[in-house]
Amino acid sequence: MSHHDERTFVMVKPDGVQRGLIGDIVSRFEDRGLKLVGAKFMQIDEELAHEHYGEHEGKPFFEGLVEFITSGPVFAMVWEGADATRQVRKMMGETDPADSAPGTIRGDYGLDLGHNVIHGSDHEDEGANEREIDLFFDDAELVDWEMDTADWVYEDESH
Ligand code: DAT
Ligand code: MG
Repeated sequence: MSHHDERTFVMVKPDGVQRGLIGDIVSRFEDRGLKLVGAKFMQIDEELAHEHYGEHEGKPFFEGLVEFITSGPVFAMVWEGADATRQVRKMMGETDPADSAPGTIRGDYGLDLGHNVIHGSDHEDEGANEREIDLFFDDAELVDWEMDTADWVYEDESH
């Protein structure tokens, strides 16, 4: 394993799907040089929503959050690359789109905290990326492949 192998869980939320943003969001991560290793278009049920957002259980916005994330299909993905979890969070912007810089995904596409287009694993929560990948994907759904452009994304050859 090299330091280019970090994986993170990313998901276009129901608002992003409805607004036709899947393609643009995938393009941003491709353009950055990250490698897609898993993806599926799916509907989150109540149980999965509770598990995924378990850390927020009991907070005033929790029920609304579960209702929103189960309200329509999502596009779940696993992206791999150097420092992937933190870099994806930087590309997403802040939790509240209103605080997110233009050029970030939430800063370009959102105006409302409750509809912030995208989820990405929290890089400050140790192991959240692996936990979320395991929650949404079976091992067999993750693809090991050589991305030929990695030689140009990374200077060294240890990928
Ligand atoms: P993030 O999605 O940036 O990791 P989070 O984990 O703190 O943010 O919260 C999960 C989601 O819950 C977030 O994307 C939007 C919603 N949310 C967070 N704080 C909220 C609040 N104070 N009011 C309403 N919704 C909130
Ligand atoms: Mg979070």
